[in-house]
Amino acid sequence: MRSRLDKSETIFALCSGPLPSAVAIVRVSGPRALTIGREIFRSPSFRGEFERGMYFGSFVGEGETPIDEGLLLVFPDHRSFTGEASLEFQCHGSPAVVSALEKRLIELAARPAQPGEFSYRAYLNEKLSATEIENLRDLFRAQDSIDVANIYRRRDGATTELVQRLRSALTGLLAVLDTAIDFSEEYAEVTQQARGPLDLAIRECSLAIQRYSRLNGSSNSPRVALVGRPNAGKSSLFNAILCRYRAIVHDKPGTTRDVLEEDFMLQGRRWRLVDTAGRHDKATGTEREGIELGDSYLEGAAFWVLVVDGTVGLTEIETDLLQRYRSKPFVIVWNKSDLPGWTYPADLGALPAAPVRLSALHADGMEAFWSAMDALAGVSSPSAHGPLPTHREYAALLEVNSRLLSLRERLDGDELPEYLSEEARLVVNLLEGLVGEVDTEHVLDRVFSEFCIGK
Ligand SMILES: Nc1nc2c(ncn2[C@@H]2O[C@H](COP(=O)(O)OP(=O)(O)OP(=O)(O)O)[C@@H](O)[C@H]2O)c(=O)[nH]1
Ligand SMILES: [Mg+2]
Repeated sequence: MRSRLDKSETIFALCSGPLPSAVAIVRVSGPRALTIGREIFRSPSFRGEFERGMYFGSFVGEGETPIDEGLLLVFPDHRSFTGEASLEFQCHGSPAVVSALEKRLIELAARPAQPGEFSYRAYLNEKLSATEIENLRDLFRAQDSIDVANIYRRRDGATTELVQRLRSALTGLLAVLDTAIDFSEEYAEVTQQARGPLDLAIRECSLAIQRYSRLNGSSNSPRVALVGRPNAGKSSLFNAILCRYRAIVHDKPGTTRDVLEEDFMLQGRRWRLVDTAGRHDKATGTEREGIELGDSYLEGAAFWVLVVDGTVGLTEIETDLLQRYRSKPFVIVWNKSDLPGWTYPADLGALPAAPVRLSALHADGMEAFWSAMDALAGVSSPSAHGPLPTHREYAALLEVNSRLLSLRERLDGDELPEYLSEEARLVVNLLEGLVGEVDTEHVLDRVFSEFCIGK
């Protein structure tokens, strides 16, 4: 498709969001931009020649029919995003206004832009490098501030550092394997030593892969499950966290039957909050099914919140939950602190962690609750910050990772160190390729397949 794009044509696109909106921005770029500006823009003070800057006035169609009033941003020369003469019409975000303006632009021989075409021109005019385009593409996919920080850290060579670390782990592995070739009788001991650097490389590699998958929506946000007995106040806490009435709250135990999920932010990251059905021993039928469903979510959660009714205290249900899921990080909430019958546990030693005092109903104690959540989020997602590969690097890392995993299997399978060492050298070569030149054609194909119109 790119071969059919002609830089001598002038292109336009609505580059602000869906209409109606407060303001709409229509971008124009190409050799006819300034002529088009003169045809459409009217202002008593405008002398007919544009300089770089912002103008206020009216926009008109054929025969001076009014289109709208607004601002016109003019970039008369190469000092623009695309590196060509460009305009930005800022008008009211009315579908009728924007469609009249677009009609006029077509009459004046501009054509609608293809997705990513402005960025493509920026690349052709050497305003953006292929790497900067990759970063731009990922910036639009960023889900939270950590992704944004990781994208900007690429400029500081975060991936190059990752590759260096992987390479040095593999050099360590090669040294061990080469020793094994020379002293074959000590093979078992040597393979034991080789496992350390290999595991380290696999871990670094998979974390980088996970970061990329997450940015690209192929992995879900980590989950936090609210768990406890019926009526403990899980749904009330669910609503307090989301700051809206999302889950039904009722004084009848067994109100929540299904699993409810909503996204929320914690430490700049998107998480998924899960409300589950209250657990008790005598559940049957759909209630039993609801509890089992909740169990499967709890199994998959990054951490969980045990909601205890502080007017009742710990029962066998909570003790059993704490026993079963103690290896997963959790926070205990001692709910309903506003009620007269509420008592904070006297013997904290009997509990695995000090509970947070809370009234979910009045959202009282939420500050302490959020700090407990922050602490858990910190330990539950240590992988969030770190080198974020580009698409090209990701593809190479997938290959590196799968070879490393098979190398580990072969190491356990007592294969001859000569073969293993050959494979390890191959992985080192793959890593070399990772820090090499960017495949520009590949990057540009992505601009056209994934960028939005107007970018
Ligand atoms: N006074 C007081 N009442 C609360 C508090 N939290 C929840 N409740 C009440 O306790 C009852 C049960 O609350 P829910 O949030 O529905 O409890 P749940 O744990 O989701 O219950 P199930 O869905 O049955 O498992 C409701 O009447 C709530 O208003 C609280 O902090 N203080
Ligand atoms: Mg509920």
